[in-house]
Amino acid sequence: EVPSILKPFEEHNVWLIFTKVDRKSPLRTKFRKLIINMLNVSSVPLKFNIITDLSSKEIAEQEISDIILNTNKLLPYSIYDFDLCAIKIKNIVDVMTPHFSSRPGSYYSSALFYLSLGLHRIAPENQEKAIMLDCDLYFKDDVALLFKEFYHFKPTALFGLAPELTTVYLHILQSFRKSNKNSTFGNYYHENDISGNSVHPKGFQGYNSGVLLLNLKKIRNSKEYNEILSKQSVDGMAEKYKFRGHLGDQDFFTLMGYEHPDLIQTIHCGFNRQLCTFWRDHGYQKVFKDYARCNHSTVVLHGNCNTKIPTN
Ligand code: UPG
Repeated sequence: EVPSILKPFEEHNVWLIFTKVDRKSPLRTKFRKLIINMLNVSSVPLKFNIITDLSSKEIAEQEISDIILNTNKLLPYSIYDFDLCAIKIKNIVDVMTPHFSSRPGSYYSSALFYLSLGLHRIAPENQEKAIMLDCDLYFKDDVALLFKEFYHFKPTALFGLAPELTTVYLHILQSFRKSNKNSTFGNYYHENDISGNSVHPKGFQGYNSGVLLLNLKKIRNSKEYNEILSKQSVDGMAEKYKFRGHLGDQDFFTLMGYEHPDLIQTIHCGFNRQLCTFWRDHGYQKVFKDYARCNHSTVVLHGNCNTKIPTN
């Protein structure tokens, strides 16, 4: 049942990652802008959970106290130490990096891009639901709308993600699609396939993890999810789809969307309207617009691959 308003005193937990930041790094500005933006547009009180490393922690806390001073708003938050979090998810990272990181030791190979997959081990036991966000986002509408999506989850769903709006998975699946001509994986979506269809009969662009809903309680209790995270399962999925990715958690979620669609709720593209056009200019100019099309009203803009977000 979807309540017309969310319970005003329920905790609305938002997770952000803020690591490897120095005074001049662009992530600092993105972080500040996103928090101010969310405080301004949210009709429900938010609790921020920030994963940060030793050197970035001071900058995060400085930004937060500046925001409190300048906005006069309540800003409850908790800090989590990145190194401790990384230890808690080490076995997941070891399984994932050979398939979903560009090069061992490279930017995307670090644990930071897999934290979402083990957030149920990191978050306090009493957190039952949470949203995890990239910092390069801008909310055009109420944050509560995103939390309301939990009430639309099918009973089996553990995670909620919006579609990837580029051809990245069409590209990655090239080899698989050559020998599986009837597969719809990698095809673009047709509008009426978008919400919760568990078999993707018409097309499946993959998922983008910049906006992620987690039903932590269900994830903790899911034996199935734990088995899917095993080396045998992940190696098997990567081999079946001849899948070599570079986007961390979202590559895994995309494979999970192929093999275990019942565990993921597809939320609409307006909740994660990505702006990156890299693939349009790298071989996919003709079809790019079919993938980037989003007919839903925009709740969240995502300036991924350092794309400037138009905020008017
Ligand atoms: N981050 C850090 N420190 C860094 C780099 C990243 O804390 O040095 C955090 C930060 O919260 C950031 C997030 O990680 O917002 C994602 O990194 P970002 O550089 O924004 O990735 P993009 O290349 O813009 O985004 C693509 C996908 C996005 C996905 C991400 C990682 O569009 O949806 O989450 O790659 O898989």
